[in-house]
Amino acid sequence: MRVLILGGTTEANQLVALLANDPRFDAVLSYAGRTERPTPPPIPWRVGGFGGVDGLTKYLRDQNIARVVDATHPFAAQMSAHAIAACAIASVPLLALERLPWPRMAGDRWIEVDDFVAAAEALGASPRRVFLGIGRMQLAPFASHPQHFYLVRLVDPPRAPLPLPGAELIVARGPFDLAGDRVLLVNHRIDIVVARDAGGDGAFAKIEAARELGLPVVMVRRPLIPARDKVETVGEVLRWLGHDELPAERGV
Ligand code: 3Y8
Ligand code: NAP
Repeated sequence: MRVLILGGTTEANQLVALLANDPRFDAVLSYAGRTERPTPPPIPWRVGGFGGVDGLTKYLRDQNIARVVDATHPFAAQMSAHAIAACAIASVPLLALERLPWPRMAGDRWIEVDDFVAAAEALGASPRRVFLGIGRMQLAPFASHPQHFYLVRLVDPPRAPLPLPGAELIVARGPFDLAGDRVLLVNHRIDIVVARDAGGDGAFAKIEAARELGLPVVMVRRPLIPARDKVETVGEVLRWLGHDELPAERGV
């Protein structure tokens, strides 16, 4: 069974590792091509946009894809919306592997906002020491608030000057751990953290470290994604893939 996995997350990599050894599945992992050296998976893979809904629809048909698993990040809303549209047009079943939002725990000091502009404003007027654990693509709104010190973590060294000239950079690829992120916040005397509500484990360390240190977290809420079938665990995806009757000609 030809399966397209829209990846770029820890959960996608876990799913791919389980499918790699199962001869019933001929899966391909897809990356957007955001990072310089995406992790090579143990199955065939492709990198780069499909070319909108039409491009993805054409890919599904040309590649005889029988199922699509959307295991992208909760903020990859455009990819998810394109998958919903293209799978409907091409009549290919789609399932999203969507991790739960992080639960709010006692001791959390979260300031929830709808977008990155609001996140930048939530820092307030008086100068702060801010950890931006939000990657590269949403830094522009913070440039309007130059009174703060920014510590920015990126996957790759920037290829062009960042919109935050005074920022201090850390180049690191997650998943991150509590000890490391706690040291990071303490050593840079950070007094507020900005994060996406990414869910999952790979980005959680800074949230847990902030709670332990009693630091506030400006938490950007997830964008809305149109309705689609979704599950929260890799196991549920495997059941969804395995339950379907394989086409007769494959039954022998
Ligand atoms: C290209 C694939 C694995 C998967 C690792 C997860 C965990 C570590 C935490 C912080 C937060 C951030 C960022 C983050 C995390 C995992 C997972 C996750 C956050 C890679 C990857 C790709 C990307 C794209 C990248 C974005 C950026 C976001 C950095 C690979 C490593 C901030 C999201 O430079 C850029 O253009 C980076 C862009 C989209 C968000 C942004 O706006 O900058 N992810 N991250 C995927 C593709 O091309 O399709 O390179 O191997 C995957 C992972 N990033 O176990 O190996 O599953 O979430 N990724 C956020 O949460 O806000 C870092 O620093 O604390
Ligand atoms: P996005 O804004 O939803 O997508 C923008 C465009 O990038 C899509 O329309 C599509 O181009 C292309 N694209 C996105 N994901 C793709 C994939 N897996 N395979 C092929 N093309 C893809 O996505 P994003 O937020 O930039 O995220 C890009 C990638 O990074 C995704 O794989 C996502 O899982 C991963 N990631 C994102 C975040 C985050 O915070 N956004 C965090 C961790 C990992 P076309 O329209 O041309 O097809």
